[in-house]
Amino acid sequence: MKPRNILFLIAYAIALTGISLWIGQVSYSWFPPQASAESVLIDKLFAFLVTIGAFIFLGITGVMIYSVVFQRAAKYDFSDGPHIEGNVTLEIVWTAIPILLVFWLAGYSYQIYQQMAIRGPMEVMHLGMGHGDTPTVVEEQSIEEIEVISKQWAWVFRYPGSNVTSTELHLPANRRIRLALQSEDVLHGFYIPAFRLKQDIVPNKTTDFEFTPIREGTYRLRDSQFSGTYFATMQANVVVESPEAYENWLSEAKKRQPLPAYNQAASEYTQQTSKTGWPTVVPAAPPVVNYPT
Ligand SMILES: [Cu+2]
Repeated sequence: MKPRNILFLIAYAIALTGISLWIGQVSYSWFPPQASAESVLIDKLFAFLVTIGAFIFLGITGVMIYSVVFQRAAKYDFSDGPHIEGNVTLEIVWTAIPILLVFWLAGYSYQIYQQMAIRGPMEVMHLGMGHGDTPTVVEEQSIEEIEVISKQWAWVFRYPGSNVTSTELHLPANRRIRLALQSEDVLHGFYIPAFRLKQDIVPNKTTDFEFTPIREGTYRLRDSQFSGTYFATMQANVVVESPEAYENWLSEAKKRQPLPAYNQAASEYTQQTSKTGWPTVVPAAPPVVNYPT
């Protein structure tokens, strides 16, 4: 290879690296705000994947475009190219690089998953935690336990500590949350995009789910598993607030008499049946809670 070509390839690789790193950084802006400690980890992993993906994509398309533009056969030249076969070194290199890359990605993903520690502490211990790099500085005793009941088509949140029920999920910021996810009928999915967290809720089974909200604000909980006719209405607000505001909200909600909450599925269903309608499971009655929204 001519020195000029080698220099060009080196320059191309450097430019590619720079552009890929930049695209990786840009990828952070493709997401909702980072409202949980886990979202920071997930976005880091995603940016890493985007960087590697951009490098491979641009590297390959760059070579393709170069070949098409500069190595084009002359018009009416239908002859075959030179027959090149057998280069053990090259084959070892192009096998080893993807293998190493796949192991690197797998190792890094698993490390992020461990840091998230979204499972209950017992399970986490058995998964081989104890590297001491959990994302939170929260001690074990300050875990906030909240029950989540999903049904066709409503979310109900119960705070066992103060016996409050709500159709809006209130969470104290910077405290470890442990949800006990339950379904009264079919499979639902607990999904808060701003937290980058998603967990299936399997009927007849309580699923522990842990995370740490870190940013105050109102976010949206959605159902990530299609659960029937009014699936799209199965949403709820998630309010992350300071621990003081959270405690105030709890004691305020506790004083309130339980009332039926507005439920979009139930209300649409009553309006629909008089018209043509469609076959559907009858929505659960609007949940009766201290804090309806
Ligand atoms: Cu659902």
